[in-house]
Amino acid sequence: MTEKTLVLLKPDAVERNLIGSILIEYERNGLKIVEMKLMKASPKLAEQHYAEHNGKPFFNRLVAYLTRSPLVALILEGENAISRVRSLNGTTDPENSPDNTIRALYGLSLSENTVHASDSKESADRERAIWFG
Ligand code: FUP
Repeated sequence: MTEKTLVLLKPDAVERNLIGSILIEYERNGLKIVEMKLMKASPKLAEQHYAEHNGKPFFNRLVAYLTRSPLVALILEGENAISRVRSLNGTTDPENSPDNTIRALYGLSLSENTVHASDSKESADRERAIWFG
């Protein structure tokens, strides 16, 4: 099934000039970039994006991180794109992410893990609307 998923190359990726290195992983795996923009997220946007984590101890730090400098928001399209991009990204904590996943290669820490991707069809629909209207 062809799907679309929302990906963020988060501020630590842009700060360290990793946009190209990360995009090549998706493109090499046959995923198509169908929308993309470099932007600084507002606190409101970051709070909407991470609404499920509102109230958790790390929420304020998460919003501060996502809004501290520009990020790249993009939509990738492809066969089973949602689960495939999650696999390419790896686990939330880069420490235990499988070899050669983007978070294992580039992630700094649990809180600065370089990339985001939607985790389900529902999240993908919601997040695409948040970032691309
Ligand atoms: P993921 O779907 O892999 O992005 O992970 P989650 O939705 O569980 O978490 C969202 C973001 O919150 C992660 F990118 C990292 C951050 N986080 C923390 O900073 N501390 C935690 O204890 C859990 C998550």
